[in-house]
Amino acid sequence: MLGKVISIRGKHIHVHVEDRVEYCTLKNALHREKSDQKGAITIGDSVEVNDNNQIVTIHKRKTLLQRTDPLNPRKRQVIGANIDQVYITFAIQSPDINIPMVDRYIMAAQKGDLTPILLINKIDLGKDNDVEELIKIYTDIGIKIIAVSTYTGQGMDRLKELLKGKTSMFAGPSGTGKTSLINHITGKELLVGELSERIQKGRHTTTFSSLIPLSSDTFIIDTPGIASFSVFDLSEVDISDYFSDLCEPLGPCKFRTCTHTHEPLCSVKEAFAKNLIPSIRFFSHQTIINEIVHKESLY
Ligand SMILES: Nc1nc2c(ncn2[C@@H]2O[C@H](COP(=O)(O)OP(=O)(O)OP(=O)(O)O)[C@@H](O)[C@H]2O)c(=O)[nH]1
Ligand SMILES: [Mg+2]
Ligand SMILES: [Zn+2]
Repeated sequence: MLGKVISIRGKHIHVHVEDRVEYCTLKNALHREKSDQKGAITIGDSVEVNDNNQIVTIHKRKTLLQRTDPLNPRKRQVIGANIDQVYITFAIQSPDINIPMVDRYIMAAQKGDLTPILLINKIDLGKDNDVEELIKIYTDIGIKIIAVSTYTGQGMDRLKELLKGKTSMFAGPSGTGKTSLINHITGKELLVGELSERIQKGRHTTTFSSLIPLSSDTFIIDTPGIASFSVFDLSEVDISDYFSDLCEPLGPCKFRTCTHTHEPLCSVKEAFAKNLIPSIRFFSHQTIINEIVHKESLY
């Protein structure tokens, strides 16, 4: 039987098969296929299940979101498979937005063939100028961005439209409102019970990812908040491609391999000094380059 993995907790894998949820385990042989990857199976995986509720095959993934394993920088950690779009969920404040983390998420999504969509929640908290600035900056570089509030409902109709017919993951730091958004969209019913057990530690916190079917062709995935996100196998070329807008105002730098940090005759630094580059883009690039140089991509 063909199924779709909707949550994983230790050895217990919940698989959506036809119209029901089955509790499955992974066939032993599949455990050995781990290689440099933490966990051989992930949420969203399309799998074959036998009559003993064993997963015997994991089908080839159309897309794959992964990051560096925070506990071992040589390993990758898969976050989800076959996801069309990832909503990189931040709040305009409480907690403050972390732009280098936004950019790392976008690069990881693009590397894994998912569409990144930047979602700014809590716009009811004001800061209209900051929201406008972010919309302009990310729209200019071709990244879809949507500003919403689960409290006032602003932007939610557009979000619901964007979700239709897709498998979407909501990811980002803790407390940005991922679960609140999903509750708003689903009208809460789908989040209660076994699909979303949460621990109450003063406030609700999601502790494992779960895939929620909204209709036969629309799925959303809630994920636990994460403190750090480092792109697995990030190269300097990946970075210069994603930040190619920095070279637009004044053309290429004197040195072809310029990292726009310490080199002389750098047209990016000159453009920044002349206010031709948004400081958000410039500083995020500097931060990400420094992390690569010092191999400490720890947030
Ligand atoms: N002001 C404001 N607060 C919001 C909004 N959406 C959610 N919150 C609040 O933000 C807090 C965190 O919401 P959650 O939905 O639990 O956040 P989360 O991203 O799922 O957090 P984790 O599960 O820990 O990753 C809660 O106190 C919500 O009430 C919003 O639009 N505006
Ligand atoms: Mg949550
Ligand atoms: Zn330069």
